[in-house]
Amino acid sequence: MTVNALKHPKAKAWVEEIAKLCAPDEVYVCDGSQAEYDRLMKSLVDAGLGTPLKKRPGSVLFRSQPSDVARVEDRTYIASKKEADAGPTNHWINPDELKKTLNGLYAGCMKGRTMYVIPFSMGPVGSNIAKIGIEISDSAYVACNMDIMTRVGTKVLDALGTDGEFIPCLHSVGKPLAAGESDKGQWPCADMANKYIAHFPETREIWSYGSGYGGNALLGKKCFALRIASVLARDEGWLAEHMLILKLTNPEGKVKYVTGAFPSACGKTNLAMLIPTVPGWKVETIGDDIAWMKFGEDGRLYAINPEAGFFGVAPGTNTDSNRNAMESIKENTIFTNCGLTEDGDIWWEGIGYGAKGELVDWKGNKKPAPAKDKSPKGEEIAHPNARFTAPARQCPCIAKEWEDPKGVPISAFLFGGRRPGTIPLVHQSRDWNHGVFLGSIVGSEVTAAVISDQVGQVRRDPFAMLPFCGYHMGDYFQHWINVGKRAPADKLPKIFYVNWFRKDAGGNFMWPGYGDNSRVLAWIFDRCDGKDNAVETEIGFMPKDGAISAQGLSVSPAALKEILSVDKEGWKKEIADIRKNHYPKFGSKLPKELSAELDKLEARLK
Ligand code: SAT
Ligand code: MN
Repeated sequence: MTVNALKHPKAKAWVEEIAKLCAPDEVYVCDGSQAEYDRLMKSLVDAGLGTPLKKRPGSVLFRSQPSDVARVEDRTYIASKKEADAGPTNHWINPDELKKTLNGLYAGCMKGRTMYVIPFSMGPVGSNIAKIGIEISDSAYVACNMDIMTRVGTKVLDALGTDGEFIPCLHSVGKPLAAGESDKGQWPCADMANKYIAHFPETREIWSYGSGYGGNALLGKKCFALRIASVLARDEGWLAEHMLILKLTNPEGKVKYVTGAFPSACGKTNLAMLIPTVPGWKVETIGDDIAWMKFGEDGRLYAINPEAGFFGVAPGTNTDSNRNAMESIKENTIFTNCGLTEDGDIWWEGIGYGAKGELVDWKGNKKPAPAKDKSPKGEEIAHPNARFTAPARQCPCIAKEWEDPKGVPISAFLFGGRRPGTIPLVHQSRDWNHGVFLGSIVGSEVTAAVISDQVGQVRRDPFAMLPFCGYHMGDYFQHWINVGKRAPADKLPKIFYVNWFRKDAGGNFMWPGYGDNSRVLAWIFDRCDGKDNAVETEIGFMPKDGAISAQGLSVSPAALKEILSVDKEGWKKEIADIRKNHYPKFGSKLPKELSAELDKLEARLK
């Protein structure tokens, strides 16, 4: 469609202004149709950027530049008017200065390219929790990914009307083409020093330049649904969180909905699609990455998944770790930075089987195919942050409520991360504020989802929101405390801290994870159901002896006991670290309720 399809004067004026600045050859407004998707995808294949996969109908493999493989936190900015409002955990540049730099970069940056105008809805169109954005991008790859990850096109423009609210999201890969030049199979992006993922929280704008990968470029996801939405949520009294949403059904057919916050690449997708090993229980998926939650009239928190697809980590995904994800990606899927087999299929480390002959690795080089499902470290066929983009509707365990505009009522929040020691398999907070305390101290080993020299080290990642909170994290903690005052305790979700990643002295995982995490989910469900299955400890409520089903579990009783007990010495070190290195970061913005929780925990452990 042409710009005339925009009946919203403000949106049209913005698109025209950006077209003037970026100087694309053409402006195209996306209608969200299948024909359009097919046409854009064909243009990417014709340009040598995508390889259709013979083995997977409607699916295409892309290879990015080795410099453009994950989110770039060092180049991600919260450009609030005052530096103090961005807080100690965000990068800040004065918004006027940043806009000046970016305007310089945007000038003429779309020469030789089409400028796609992508109207999208985060959440079911028409839901009162959903919000609309318009992404402008010079990448057809981004337009196709957005088409899977969000609801795109005419229906969104209709919902927007002539004066609806939208978040303007501007994106360019930052690689203009000279007359007659084409990408010639080279993923377009700018040098690291010219990449900017910029957020302007007061004016509610997103400006991204220089990267085509994932959350840097699919602006509905982390930029809008978390960084900007967290600001909206603070101002409007709701929650925008880095959380999966799952539906849990017990053997009697009773249903509860649970959300879980875990840092990137800690298995949110696997947990959201889990196949329980406890007989009679069922897990279904509402979302695997982001939850938007508002209070309903009954005083409970209702969650929607603002997304419409999964942008999942490919390596390690197999029919044992996540059969439902494997089913979801059989067709109509975009793969990025996976390996390519001789017979036209994808391959990655941990896919569960070896390959024949030669493979093309994520850099485009031919390599002998590994006979087993792993490659030596450093010689990966797929990049560790290789991803699949798949429509949520293709997931066999998608819950029928997943597009319910009013959302689903949440009974429990889980927090977790990769912690080799101290943190037990599961414990429940004593009350809301203690739960906020637990969320605030979450830590995890850094994964490949971000370009960082800290990969493998434990870093604190409060609420798994460290890279995604659009304002001062101390104010964010306060917002959580305040949310707890909005409803009586029995209406609020109960809060749990889980850790699937405990290791023994030899560095081996002590808990099998994946489907066996259902044993913990079942305990949490029963706990929310008022069952007498817990004991009170210094750190909170923990499973009574035998309350975590061990039938058929490949964990020795001694190991199970260890991960289900309070590691007093470990917690004392934890407290000392929080006191010395974590909480002081937030200065006077640290809610007094949280330092009080730290003191109380310390006193209980004495
Ligand atoms: O931010 S991405 O969408 O690229 C993936 C992640 O970090 O969870
Ligand atoms: Mn995520």
